[in-house]
Amino acid sequence: MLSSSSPFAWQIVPLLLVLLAVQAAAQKPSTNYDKSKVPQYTLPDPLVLADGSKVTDAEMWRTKRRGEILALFQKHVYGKAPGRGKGMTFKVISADGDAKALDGKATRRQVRVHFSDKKDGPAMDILIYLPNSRSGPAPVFVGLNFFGNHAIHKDPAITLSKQWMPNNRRLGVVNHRATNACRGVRASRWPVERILKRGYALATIYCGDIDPDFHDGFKNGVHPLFYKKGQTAPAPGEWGTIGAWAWGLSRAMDYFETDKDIDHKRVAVIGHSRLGKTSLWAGARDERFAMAVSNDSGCGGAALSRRRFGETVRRINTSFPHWFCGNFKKFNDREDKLPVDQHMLIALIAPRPVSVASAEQDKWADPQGEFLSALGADPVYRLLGTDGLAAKKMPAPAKPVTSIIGYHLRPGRHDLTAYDWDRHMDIADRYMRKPK
Ligand code: GTR
Repeated sequence: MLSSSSPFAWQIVPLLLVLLAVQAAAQKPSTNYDKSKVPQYTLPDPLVLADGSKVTDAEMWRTKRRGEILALFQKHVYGKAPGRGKGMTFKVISADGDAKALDGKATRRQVRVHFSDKKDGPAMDILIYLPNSRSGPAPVFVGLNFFGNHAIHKDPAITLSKQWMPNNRRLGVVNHRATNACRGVRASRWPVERILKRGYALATIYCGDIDPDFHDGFKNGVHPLFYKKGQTAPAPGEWGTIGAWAWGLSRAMDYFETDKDIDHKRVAVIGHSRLGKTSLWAGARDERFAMAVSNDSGCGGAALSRRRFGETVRRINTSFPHWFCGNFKKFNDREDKLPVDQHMLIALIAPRPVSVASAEQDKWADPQGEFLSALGADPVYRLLGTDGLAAKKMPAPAKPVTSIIGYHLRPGRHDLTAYDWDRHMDIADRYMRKPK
């Protein structure tokens, strides 16, 4: 008989572990990158009310259907967020040369937003560059960044973030804190001078100021500010991290409304990847944003969930359990049961301009699914009297579609480049007008 003390039994243990691991890997659904394996699916119709009646005019969309869809996204995907909260303050932090920043081309403004009256509570820093060539209040692109405001430009006057951030030696983050080596490391994603030249201001905020991007059970970040007595985590239908990030962007909008140098009726909210999921949700829930930009936002952003191509709902909820609300996990491997799909997120932005970008090699984010989502929002844009998406088929790489739903497929990989910015600004130039 084999007893646990026999040497043979101990030799067999590693072998069994290997066999178990192999079996587990075989059971784990692999990522699908084969378009012939995309399942058959039917998208929910954005223009049919929950009671089955057809939305026939703009008025019905506005008064009935839009609210229904928003509530569904809140309940099942991103969670419900609170309002602005009590005691929020804005404080401009001055630095030398603010009026003549970037060789005199810009005015730099750094604004600390305290989310509550607790001065040691969560706060965010908005970094703003205004074009000095402006003749009146400037339209603005606002977006969250991944590694701190100091990472977007080498400008030494940008406050170095003291917040937690993901370790990254290559980008100068050591022991979860930025070092001076981190200054300007993400400049390629933020072509500030190029943006200013086209007449736009740029505003950016480190996403981790609002909620650090790791799952700590929602103890850090802004969530605890809003807990009811005895509450220790958001309920299944309440905001996760993406919900909090989008909420933070609305707080930046609260500030813009007070700054006379900013045209707050022309604010475009932009984001790349996880922050692109965020910019779409921010634009959908807060109609003060005049435009929304999704750059390579993929699953839970612009890509249709039902296609299960590249990253899936199960995969994203497993790797990033804090991003979406608790209820979203009910749809792991059950995308067909979702009462919404992501084309309806884009539809919530209608009739405001939206610019959706994919990168050709970014299969994980499902470029085709991002395009189909833009196309799926087209009937809503048309019902509201706009030109919708001027394409029926996925355009070739570097053949941008410049309609009020803008779409482009950039050759290359997952990134936010000057080319992407140019396309997004083309849509803004053409469509981001003051609402009548
Ligand atoms: C990946 C994630 C994507 C995307 C990306 C990013 O790990 O799976 O959904 O959000 O990160 O934000 O860069």
